[in-house]
Amino acid sequence: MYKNAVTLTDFLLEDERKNDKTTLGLTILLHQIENVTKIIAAHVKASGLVDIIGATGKTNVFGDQVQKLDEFSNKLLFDMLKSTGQVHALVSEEMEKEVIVENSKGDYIVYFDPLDGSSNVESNIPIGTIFSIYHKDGGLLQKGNKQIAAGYVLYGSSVIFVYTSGSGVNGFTLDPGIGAFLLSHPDIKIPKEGKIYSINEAYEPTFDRKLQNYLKNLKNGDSVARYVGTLAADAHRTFIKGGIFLHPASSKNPEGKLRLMLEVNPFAFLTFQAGGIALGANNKNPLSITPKHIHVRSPFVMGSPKNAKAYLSFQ
Ligand code: AHM
Ligand code: MG
Repeated sequence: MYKNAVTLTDFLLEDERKNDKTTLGLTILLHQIENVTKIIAAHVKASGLVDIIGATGKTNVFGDQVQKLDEFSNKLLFDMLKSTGQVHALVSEEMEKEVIVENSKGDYIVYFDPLDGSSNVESNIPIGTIFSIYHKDGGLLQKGNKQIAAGYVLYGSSVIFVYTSGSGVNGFTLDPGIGAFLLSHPDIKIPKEGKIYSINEAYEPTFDRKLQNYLKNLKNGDSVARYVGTLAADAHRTFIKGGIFLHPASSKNPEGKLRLMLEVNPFAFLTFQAGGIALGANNKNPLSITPKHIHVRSPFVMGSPKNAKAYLSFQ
């Protein structure tokens, strides 16, 4: 039984009152992301029953197969964010170009990955939605340290909404009985160290020697490996249990695979806010990089401070 449940809506309003950077416009946007992700969650849950899983048969401009749920989630986020009147521009992982909302008085640019890890959907493996919000004044290509808010929703064994607006990281679990996200993980702090390492080790032959040595060394200790292949799930586990997640550069993908503005920077912001360490290209802080274009890629390492330092000692 709940004694004193705090809904995401209550929390957003309180955050707006306490924090100078959080405005009514931002609260409206985050509240709308809450609404959209509840709808996506309902569809994900029923996806084995209705004609919504599988590929559309289309390939996006980046060569990825477009899943039906990708298309659905992308359109829903797009239309519902636009309808708030708070948006100046929208950038989606599924779309080659940004969309500037015509005649909008909105102040915000929202970057989103509508369905992260969507190739996992058919196998009933967790997938997510990732978002990152900037003020329009800095233009489209701002450094990650200009993010006003960032977060993700993980459609897993339960549905959790995790976000930061620069004063800590908080997680809210969807109570399906009442249809509300309730504060379940206040002030998330990543453990100082953890046993889990998370990397697609099939790519090991394509990694540089330093990384190969680091991975070899991990096997001499008491490490355990976990890899979902959905960034939102692998990063969420790292926030909760500690350890390290790596999606590094390789000879196959010298720039890395993940998108700086759509995947790496929101998680880097969350990681630092949770007391962890995040590394991008050349093992530098990804938040201090000026992006060359909206879909620029980046290597990514995030995790517990001790694990990240151990990784750096091999560089
Ligand atoms: P997606 O957004 O098209 O689903 O791709 C991104 C996903 C991340 O969620 C995950 O960390 C990564 O790709 C996994 O890549 P790989 O399968 O190459 O290990
Ligand atoms: Mg993704």
